[in-house]
Amino acid sequence: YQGHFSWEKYLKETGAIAAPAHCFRQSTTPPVNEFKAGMKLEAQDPRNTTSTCIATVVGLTGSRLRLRLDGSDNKNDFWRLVDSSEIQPIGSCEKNGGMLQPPLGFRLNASSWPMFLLKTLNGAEMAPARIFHKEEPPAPEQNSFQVGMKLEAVDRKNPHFICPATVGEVRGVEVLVTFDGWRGAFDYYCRYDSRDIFPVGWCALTGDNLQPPGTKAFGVPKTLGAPGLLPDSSVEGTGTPPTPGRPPPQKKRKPGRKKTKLSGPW
Ligand code: MLY
Repeated sequence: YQGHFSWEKYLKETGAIAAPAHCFRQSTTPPVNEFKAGMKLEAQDPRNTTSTCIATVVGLTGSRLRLRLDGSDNKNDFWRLVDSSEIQPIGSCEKNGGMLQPPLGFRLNASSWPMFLLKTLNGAEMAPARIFHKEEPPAPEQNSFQVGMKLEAVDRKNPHFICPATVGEVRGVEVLVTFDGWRGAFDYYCRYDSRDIFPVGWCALTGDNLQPPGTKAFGVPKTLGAPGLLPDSSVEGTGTPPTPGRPPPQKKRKPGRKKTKLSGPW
């Protein structure tokens, strides 16, 4: 459900252009999602990427899966595109001579992992190999993003959200993703071939949920903004780039307001 947000109108209003599809490492026709809730598969543990774990599909959103590692808690769900190279059918790890690992933060004693594994797989519905996608789309040869271009991007602090965003900076292979209508707290740098960024229209095509832009006006000095009109205009987090080299202005978080955690309701 796209709400009332229309890219067409929005691009006109902002006089901005959408980053062309060839900038992205995404397939031009989004990958079909034939997974079902409850199916199990193998996934890299996002918190320990050398581990391959068992994951259960706990939700579907467009071309993405909401995954939960078996033996983990429900506070560490993560989202993957169905054509991600970080997911594979059960059996792949062993076939490649690897061993399935307990997730980081395994709820039980490590010694009970073999039995846990046996039980979690017993009678489980395993996602059939045919619904996986053979390969990720190839990375574009170079970073073709330009500052000001619009896109849709995963909010990495709230990864269930895909939101309207703008390229804030281009630096070698990196792009600064800034979220429209939100201040720097959610910004991040990523490689131009990141799987977390999508061309304008992606969510409409996949049926994923595109969030509307935030309500914060850009370029309006705080002191001039009518208090109350721009909700939360005094509350900001710190936008810290994952790459060194561009120290952003460090803003203090207002005490009393906790960092946004993954907690419902969405
Ligand atoms: N509950 C969060 C949601 C913030 C989402 C920001 N994204 C869309 C850029 C909060 O209000 O802080």
